[in-house]
Amino acid sequence: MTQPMRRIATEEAFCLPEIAAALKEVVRAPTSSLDRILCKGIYDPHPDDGYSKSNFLEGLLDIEGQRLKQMDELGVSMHLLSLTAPGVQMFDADTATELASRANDTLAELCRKHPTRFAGLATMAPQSPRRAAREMERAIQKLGLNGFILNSHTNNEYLDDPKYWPILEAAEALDRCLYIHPRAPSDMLKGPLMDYGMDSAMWGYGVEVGTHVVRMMAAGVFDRFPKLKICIGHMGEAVHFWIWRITFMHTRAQQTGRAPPTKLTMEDYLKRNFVITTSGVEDPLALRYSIDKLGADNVMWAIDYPYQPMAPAVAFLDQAPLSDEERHKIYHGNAERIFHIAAV
Ligand code: 1WB
Ligand code: MN
Repeated sequence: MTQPMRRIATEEAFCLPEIAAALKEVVRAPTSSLDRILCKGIYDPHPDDGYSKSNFLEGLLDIEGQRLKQMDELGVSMHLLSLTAPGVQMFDADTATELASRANDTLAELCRKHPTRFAGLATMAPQSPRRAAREMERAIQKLGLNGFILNSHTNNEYLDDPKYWPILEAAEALDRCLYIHPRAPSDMLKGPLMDYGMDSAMWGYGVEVGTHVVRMMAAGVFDRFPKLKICIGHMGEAVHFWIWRITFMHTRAQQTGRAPPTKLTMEDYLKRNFVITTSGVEDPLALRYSIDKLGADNVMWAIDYPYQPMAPAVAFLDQAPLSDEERHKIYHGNAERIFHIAAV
C-alpha cells in the first residue's frame, strides 16, 4: 500500500490574544506606518468595512480547533507556524522583547503537544538586537523550535544595517533558516502604495521584501555570513524572476563604483543563501520556473493560512505537473531538511 503524501505547509500564521490587543492599541495611536491600514482592518475593524467579514483574526487565534480539523479533512500533515506580520516589530523594544518570548513559549507548547502536526518559527524583537539573539538561542536550544521569522523592516531599517547583525550571526551560528516575511513597505517606499489596496499582499509586500533582500545581497551581507539561509515566501517575492537583470546591473553598478565589491554575484548569493516557498501563489507556471531556476531542493510548499484558503493550496500542489520526486521534496522533504523537522 502506498503511504499518503506528507504535506508540510511552511508559512502558516497565528496570533496570540495579547499581541492582537497590542496591535489594536498601536493602530489607534498616531503612526506613519503603512501597516496601519491592514492592521486596523484585522485588529480594530469597523463593522461595515470589508475586514470585519474576513475572519482573519478568528483564523489567526484558532490553532487546535477549526485549523486542525481542516488539516485533517484535507490531508495537511503539519503547519509550520509563525507569528503573523508585522510580528512584534511595531512595538517599543521592551514590549516587543517580552511579547516575542511569550509567543515563542506558546508556540513551543503547541509543538510539544502536537509534535507531528505543528512545528514553529521563533520570533524575536530586532528593536533590541542583542536580546533578540539571546532569544533566538533560547528558542532553538531550550524550546526546540525550528527556525526564525522576521517581518522585513524594523523602524524603516533593513538587515544590511550592521546594528542588526547579531540576529544574522545567531541564525548562522545556530544553523537555522531565517524566514523574511513581508510587512507593509517602509515610510520611504510607501507613497504610491497607499491607494487601491496596494499596501500589502497585492503588491506592497513583494516590493518591500524584494527591496530588502536585494539590499542585503548588494551590501555584501552574505560575504560576512556565508552560511546564512534566508527563506522568502510568496513564490520568492519574484526576486528570482528578475535575477538575471539584477545580476547584470549590479555588476555594472560595481564597475561604476555605486555598489561595493562582493565576492560573489547576486545570482550566486540567491542560489547559495536562499530558499523560497509557494505561499499565496498557486500558479503552476511560476512553480515550474522556480524549480528550474533554483532547483527542486530549494522550493517548499506553503499555504499562507488563514490569508489563503487551505483547500485550493492543496489542490494546487496535488495537481501541479511535477515528477514524484519533485512533489515529495516540495511537499515535505525540503521542509524536513531546512527546518529540522523529524521525518516520519
Ligand atoms: C494578508 C496576507 C494579510 C498576508 C496579512 O496580514 C498577511 C491579506 C498580516 O491577504 O490581507 C500574507 O502573509 O500574505
Ligand atoms: Mn504570508
